[in-house]
Amino acid sequence: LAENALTSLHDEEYDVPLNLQNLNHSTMVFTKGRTSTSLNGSWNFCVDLLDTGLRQKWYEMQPANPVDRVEPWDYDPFMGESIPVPSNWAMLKEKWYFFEGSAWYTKKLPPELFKKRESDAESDQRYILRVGAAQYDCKVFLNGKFLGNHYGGSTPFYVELTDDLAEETNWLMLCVNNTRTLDRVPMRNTDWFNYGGVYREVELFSLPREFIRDMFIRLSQDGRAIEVDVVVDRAVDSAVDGPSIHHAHLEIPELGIAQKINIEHGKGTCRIAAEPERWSPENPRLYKVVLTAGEDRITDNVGFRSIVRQGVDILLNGEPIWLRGISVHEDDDILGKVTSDEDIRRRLAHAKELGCNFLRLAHYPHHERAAELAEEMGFLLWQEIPVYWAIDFDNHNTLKDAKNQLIELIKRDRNRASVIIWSIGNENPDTDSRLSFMRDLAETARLYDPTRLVAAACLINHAKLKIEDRLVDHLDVIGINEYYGWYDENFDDLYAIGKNSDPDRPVIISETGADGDNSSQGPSGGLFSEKYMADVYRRQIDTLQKLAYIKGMSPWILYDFRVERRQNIFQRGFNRKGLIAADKSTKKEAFNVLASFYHSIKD
Ligand code: GCB
Repeated sequence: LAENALTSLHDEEYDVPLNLQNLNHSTMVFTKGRTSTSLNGSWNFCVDLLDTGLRQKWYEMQPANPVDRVEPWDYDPFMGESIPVPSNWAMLKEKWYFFEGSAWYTKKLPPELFKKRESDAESDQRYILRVGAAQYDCKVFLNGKFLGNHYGGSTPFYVELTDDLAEETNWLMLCVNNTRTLDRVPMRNTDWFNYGGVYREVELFSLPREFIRDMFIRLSQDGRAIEVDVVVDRAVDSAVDGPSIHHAHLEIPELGIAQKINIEHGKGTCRIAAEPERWSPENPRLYKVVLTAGEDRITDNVGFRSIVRQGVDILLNGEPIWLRGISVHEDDDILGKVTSDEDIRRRLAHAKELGCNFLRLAHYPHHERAAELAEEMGFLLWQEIPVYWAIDFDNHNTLKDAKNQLIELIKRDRNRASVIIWSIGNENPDTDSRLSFMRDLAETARLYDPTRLVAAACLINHAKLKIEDRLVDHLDVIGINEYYGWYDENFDDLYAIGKNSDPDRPVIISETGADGDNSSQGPSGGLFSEKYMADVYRRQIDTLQKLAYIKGMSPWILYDFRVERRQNIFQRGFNRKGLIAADKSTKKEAFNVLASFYHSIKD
């Protein structure tokens, strides 16, 4: 066999450890606001249901003219079909609509990069690849070498390429697998579409030898200071023992802050007395923050505000607040989970029209631009991880995966004033193993971010007709999803639950609603009619607004969204509980019902 020939390996000879999760939160790099080389655009693509590529080591193939080859290849990573990145393959060709399995992406890195590397000034640069999100498991290969594996379909991951870059041609390959398995988060059954693929931006960052790895900045708990944590990274082969950077500089010009921060063993922390104007939905005031360390410099626009729970109240900047919210999925009729500023701005404009000050970003981490634009436009956010319905709560690796997704979300967005709640789960059965799993997640959220509230969508005891869930003791805010008037037809039960429950902390109705098919195929009355749906909203609002411990609601949901499991004649592959149809423009009657309630309580 030729040196680079393919070998047909048996399954047990895989040399790619499938359970490796080495691209986790510990490899994250602060990239917000930095310039990058985009790797979006056309990538060679091939689906691989049988995981042939791992056995035949497609990642080791070298580009060669087909006529010069001595071996038959089952797939040619360098020619053939291509797809755009970001995208979800289900949205591109009918033959890929329900495909679940592995798919290979191949791209040649832009050669300009290496021309730069030849010059002296750039030779000391480090190259970090960032993949915004790939559903669900992504293995990264550069020039035939396996560089790492990331689990979790909605958070970014980072791989350093520096030491494996060739001088001329560099081939990057990603093997992305979206198979629903029992040990993943979420597990096998969800009420949203399993969109596979690399569906957020892929970028390459060129950073100095020692760079700023992380910055966490916030208003102190006592409200009298700004606190900042800094982490600096150095090249592993550096001759110095530890980073040579011993201090960083923080500047917030509009507050007159220019502060030196001591860095020891790569870390620094600092408290600076300050009186920033408070960020709020009415006054989304942001301050430009600049951090420099050695040759590196990062900037961010940050809002300063406080959010605490006091009894059954949620206090924003010390004042009780009622959350006029709406739930939203990251879903598009044409693009799947691919989103854009335009898409997010339209969503926020619809929320404003409803009179909202709050959105629940369900059921997984959305694109980071959602939190950034919400911060700019003055919305509060609930963000969550997909610990959804049944999860393998006894599995240690599943907990590791869920925890990692939570930490990646927190580290990505914890400088965003818009985010006030981290939610750790949705409607999970109240078992001992779930309790210890979720307690661990709640502690993790507080460890990585002591400044926000922790919530979950909890349970109602339907026999006793009251809110009852052992998880509540570990949360700041109780989310309740209830569908009286829809799945639960006896509306009187909702009055009973309201009366029988006496929570000692705030409750948010994190979901309620009904399906309404407003197309020409929709019914004119009864279940699935727009009219029935609007009526459910009226009755829900009437009942819920009388309960003093309810501090907000985020009905289900802003837009109709695609899902495999909804196939009746009115659903036709969509959950139709949207206040607006899947075209993101046609409003249903219930939109106006909710809007008039929110506008009436707004002032
Ligand atoms: C729920 C789930 C949500 C579903 C919704 C529904 O309780 O949390 O993901 O889409 O109900 O429409 O049934």
